[in-house]
Amino acid sequence: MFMRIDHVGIACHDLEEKIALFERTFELTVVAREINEEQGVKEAMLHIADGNGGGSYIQLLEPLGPDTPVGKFLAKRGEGVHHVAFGVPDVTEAMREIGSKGVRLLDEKPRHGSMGSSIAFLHPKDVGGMLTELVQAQEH
Ligand code: V0V
Ligand code: CO
Repeated sequence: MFMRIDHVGIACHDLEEKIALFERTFELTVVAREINEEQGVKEAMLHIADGNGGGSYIQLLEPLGPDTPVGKFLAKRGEGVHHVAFGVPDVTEAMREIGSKGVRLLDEKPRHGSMGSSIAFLHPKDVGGMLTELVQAQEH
């Protein structure tokens, strides 16, 4: 079902500062940036490698406000790993399959994600405490 790890999402207070840190430390390059109002984030994708059905990335996330998923996470837990996103061939199909195994879906339908992707989240409490995102990359 999973083709690759699409990205690891990292919550931070200051996106520009963390981009500079990751570029300097790991020699990564920002390939996309977006403000996603629906998800309450300003985000940047740093390219790691090309893989099966799409690339893999580090996603740096700064909240648009305190009452957003990443804003609440920062207040409760501080900066660090926020979610792991898996690349799937068909996000609607993956949601159906995983949902049928009793895992709570946080989205009823796929939503807009980074770089034109379609995304959906799974409840962290149902998958060992890891907020999990499903990603269907944009077709090229
Ligand atoms: C909360 N919990 C987490 C967690 N956030 N556990 C692991 N990782 C996280 N990131 C735990 C939390 O400690 C609670 O456990 C429990 O889940 C319920 O959390 P809560 O604080 O009561 O509830 P909320 O209101 O903070 O909601 C948490 C969820 C919410 C996960 C439901 O954040 C959500 O819907 N997230 C999905 C959307 C999202 O995260 N968007 C931002 C990324 P205890 O304390 O009860 O034990 S956007 C993105 O990735 C994009 C655009 C992209 O990739 O393209
Ligand atoms: Co993400």
